Amino acid sequence: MTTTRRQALIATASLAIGAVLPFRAGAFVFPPEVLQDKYPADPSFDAAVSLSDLEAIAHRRLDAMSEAYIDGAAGDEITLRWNREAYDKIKILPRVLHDVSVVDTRTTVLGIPLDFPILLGPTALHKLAHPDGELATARAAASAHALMGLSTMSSTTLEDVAAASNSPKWFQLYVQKDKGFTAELVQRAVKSGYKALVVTVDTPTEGARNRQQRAGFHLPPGVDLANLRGLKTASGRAPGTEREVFENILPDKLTWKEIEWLQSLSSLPVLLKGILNPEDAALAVKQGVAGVIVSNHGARNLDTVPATIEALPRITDRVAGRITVLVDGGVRRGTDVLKALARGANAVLVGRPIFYGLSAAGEAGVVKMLGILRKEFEMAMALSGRTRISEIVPEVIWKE
Ligand code: FNR
Ligand code: LAC
Repeated sequence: MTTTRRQALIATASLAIGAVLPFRAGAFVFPPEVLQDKYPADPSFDAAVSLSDLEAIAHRRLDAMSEAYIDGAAGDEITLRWNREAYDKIKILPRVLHDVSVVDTRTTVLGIPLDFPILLGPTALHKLAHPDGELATARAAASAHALMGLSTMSSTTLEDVAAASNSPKWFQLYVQKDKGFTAELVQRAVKSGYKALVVTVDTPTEGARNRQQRAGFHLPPGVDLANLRGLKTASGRAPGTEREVFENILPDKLTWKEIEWLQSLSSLPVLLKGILNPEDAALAVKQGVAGVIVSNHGARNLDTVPATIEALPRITDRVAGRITVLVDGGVRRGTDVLKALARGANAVLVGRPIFYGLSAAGEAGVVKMLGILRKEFEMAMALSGRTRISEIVPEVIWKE
């Protein structure tokens, strides 16, 4: 059997992680058929040791429009800055002289056992960063033993992504204007084995994404909204420009009534993504959804909303363990994961880092990104004197 460069890269990325982490048993799964290497890994990929190293590679490799779309946020990008600064300001208060020779990062989210509490967040159009797009991400999720969220706006169909790997997956739903089409999307997700519906509730309209607008965002040749093929648009053709793309994913109206309707469409657990207000979290509990994702959409929608790590404790207080609470936005270090869990999150999701990994080395890049974050999280647990997820309590954080 010959080993392609892609397999070698993934094996290297996996071994680099495996060498230092006491991974649980379970071999890395290589898909039977191997995609061609259309986009070789960056020469400095092997030397990358942090997510910011992968980000630097992505900045060199992404075309200007894709970079503006991926990295850009809303308005003056103040919340984008806050999402990071808020993590940086939180201090960790370690315990010493605890036996940390075995650190166990395992947890369970909505009944799904996870080796570590870091998920791949649902993000649109992975083909902008690598020609293998979401197939590479799905395979990376399986290799790294991670849960993947797939966007309604993926550039690969949800069926093909489901078939690409056996890792657990959630489907992120943008409720369409066309209710029938929305119900069909849900049925397709059920049929393909997705384990939850993540309903994005923070995007009733597009944000003022100036960076993206200045770059003239459009769908390049070969990239389309694969799940939405066949959807009738106002112009009668497939959406291509920024306005057409976003107009088509946005609902006319999304209220608690529609959430109830979505809950009735299948037996999949429903998570609401984009909760910042504790009042909405309380209504979510009342509505009987399975969980909420504390998110400001990576600061891409409404500028000057608070950083998610700042909003999180008010929501976990209000929810009081009744439903699952996840958080995303600005997670770039293992210490960030520790802080989010100390503030009551059950797990975190990452968005932009997926694109950094994809751009640097496709599937191997996403495997490496997850491996770095996982390893850093494990180090943060050991160095703060915590050996199990249940030991990551509010006291891990320094009180001023
Ligand atoms: C997103 N996000 C997103 N969210 C969603 O519900 N559906 C989607 O299709 C997308 N698409 C998308 C594309 C890109 C390029 C980015 C950067 C983000 C938001 C995403 O799920 C998540 O909330 C943020 O990305 C988290 O912040 P970080 O990790 O990027 O800082
Ligand atoms: C975005 C949309 C697709 O953030 O969620 O670009």
